[in-house]
Amino acid sequence: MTALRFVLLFFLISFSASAQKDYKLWLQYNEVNNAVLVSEYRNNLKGITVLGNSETIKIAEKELKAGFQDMLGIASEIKSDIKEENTLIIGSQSNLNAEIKKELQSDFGKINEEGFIIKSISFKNKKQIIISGKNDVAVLYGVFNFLRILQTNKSVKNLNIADSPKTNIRILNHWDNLDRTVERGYAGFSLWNWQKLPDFIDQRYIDYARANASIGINGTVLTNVNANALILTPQYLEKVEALANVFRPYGIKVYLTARFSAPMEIGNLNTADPKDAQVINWWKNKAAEIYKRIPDFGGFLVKANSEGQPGPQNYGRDHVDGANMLADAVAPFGGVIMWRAFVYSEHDANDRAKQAYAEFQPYDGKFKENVIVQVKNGAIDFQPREPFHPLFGAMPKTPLMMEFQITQEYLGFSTHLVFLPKLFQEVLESDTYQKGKGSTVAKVVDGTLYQNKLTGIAGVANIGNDLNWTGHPFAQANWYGFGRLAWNPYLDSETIADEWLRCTFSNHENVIKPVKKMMIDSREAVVNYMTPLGLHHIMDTGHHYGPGPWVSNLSRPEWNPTYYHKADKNGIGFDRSKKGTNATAQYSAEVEKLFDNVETCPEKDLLWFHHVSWDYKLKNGQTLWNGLALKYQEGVNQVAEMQNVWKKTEKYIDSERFNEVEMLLEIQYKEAKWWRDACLLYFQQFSGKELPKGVEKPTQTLEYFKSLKFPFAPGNG
Ligand code: GCW
Repeated sequence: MTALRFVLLFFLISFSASAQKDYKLWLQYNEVNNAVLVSEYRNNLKGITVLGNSETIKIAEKELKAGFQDMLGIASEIKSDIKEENTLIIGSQSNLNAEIKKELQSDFGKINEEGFIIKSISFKNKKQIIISGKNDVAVLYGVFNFLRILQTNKSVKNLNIADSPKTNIRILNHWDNLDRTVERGYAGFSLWNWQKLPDFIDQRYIDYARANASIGINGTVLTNVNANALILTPQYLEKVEALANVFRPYGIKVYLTARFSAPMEIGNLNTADPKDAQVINWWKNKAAEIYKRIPDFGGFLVKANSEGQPGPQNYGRDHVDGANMLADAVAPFGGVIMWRAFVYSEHDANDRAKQAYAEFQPYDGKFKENVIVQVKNGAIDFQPREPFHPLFGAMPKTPLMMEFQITQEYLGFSTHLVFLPKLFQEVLESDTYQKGKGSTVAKVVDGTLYQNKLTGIAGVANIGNDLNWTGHPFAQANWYGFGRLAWNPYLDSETIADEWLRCTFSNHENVIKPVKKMMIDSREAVVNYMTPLGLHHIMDTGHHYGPGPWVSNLSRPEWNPTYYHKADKNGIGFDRSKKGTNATAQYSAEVEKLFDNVETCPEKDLLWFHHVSWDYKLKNGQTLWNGLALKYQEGVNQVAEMQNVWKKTEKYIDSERFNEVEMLLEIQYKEAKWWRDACLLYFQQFSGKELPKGVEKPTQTLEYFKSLKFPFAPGNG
């Protein structure tokens, strides 16, 4: 071989190995290189006994073998019955022999249908590790959790874990269109290749299901909430069925978005009125048709009478009429309706932040049992920071599910490194005070505050057909973290970052410590350089890429950034206190009091709730203008620090991912400066004040920033 060919070959091999790392997400199964641990693992895992033979159990077995092979270099022998000591036994409750079942009796009492047990036991005087649950999917969850113990280099001695998901519906919402574009998607095109389905099963469907199962996600809405009725035609349902068949052994149910006008568009009816007998019948038949193909079909997600989508109001009916009609159609089959509360109207002059509450709160207790109302984390729209949505805790008789956005529509697309579990945690931990202190959003969502049976968390997916799934290697952590929090909304985001880093990159402390801190701080960094102190919705129009605080010419007032910041000579901010729109009154008395008073309102939410003067004194003694400018600068500095941290990890990270992140951080740094300069130059027109010491001078003019156009920014339809 000539030297050149050799070099080329070497390059190709190392390139593909690296690219595979990107693709493998948090399931790297890196070789364990701590000798003490390796010998502990090997001593405890001398074989695997697999009880049961479902497809799911076979997947679990395959996963274990792959994990042991890659992490420990052992080709595990599969045993059919337990004779040796120190093996791993996996199997669901009904497949366990009577003695083990008895031994685990109290553990089974602790878990729900989807929960798992991982336990060191002594069986016939022999030490074993057992992974079990009430069904095979639960066993699969246990297996992935067990593998995570190895991936994170923890001991497998004396294991005693019984863990169950705290919510029923842990679901991704794909805003994927049938032409494979993804609304607000920044990681390529949709994974679903409708053209080639149902006959062509892309390996990615399987890998997608596996990744989701590994973090406990159990549902996926395949289609955009801005829905196309065609998905409900036989031609497409056959394709949906093929995907459902792939996902089923991984415990993942398929759901679809239901376009409210479908009976007219594909059913030849001349109305979609939810009280019309023909319409009611059409949906009943449609549900029956779907369930015939997909017996475990999850149900429908509906965006109705919101941003131009059709809905019951087109016929003088309301959300309850619409949701309940669909609920009746899927109820015989055990389906659910996830009805979104993301509504605001151009005909309503009220503060947009108040509209969803105003419309939905009075419906409390009126929805059918199998309806769950899906509420975004904040009252506006997935901003870098929003106070929790006032509907949480305010509808005691209605199950509410959380909607988070994993895709970074307003947080730098797939270019900026932002660790979202930190944001999710902040929302989940917020105290609604609806039933006194400790009535957190998490307790609303997991149903414990009001004893709701139906519970769920949805995440708008950040997944596309990019090689690394999510565009930014660190955006994988947001998919991962979403799944972990959907399983347990009380998890700490630091724990999640720690796990993810170990599983994805390295267990080396020189990576874990600094990079974990970088991830945790990244969320505040983006708030600082985009929308500090409670500012919101000041991004540019349509594509939402980059700053546009000057935009004021859009037809609907509440689409304009100027509507939200209200900057003028007197100051800046949206007065939602009693003196203003009184949005604070939508919260419980304690929270209302806190937010309503400018002195007690947390500074991070200041301009969300108050219009304050440029000279207003912040807690640190700075004037508002200086404090705002310094926050913008701090955000930029934080990104510079992220770059420093990342540089130091070079020798621990494969070169491809290292380089990708390095380049992306460079863009993030540039764009953080762009946000800072554009926003400060714009607001300076009103404050009329100099930039304080420590804030870098802009190198471009406001006119320059205003002139920037991005006609082909991704995700914008
Ligand atoms: O934030 C807005 C997005 C729309 C989206 C809408 C929604 C799917 O800009 O693209 O539409 O929210 O959540 O329905």
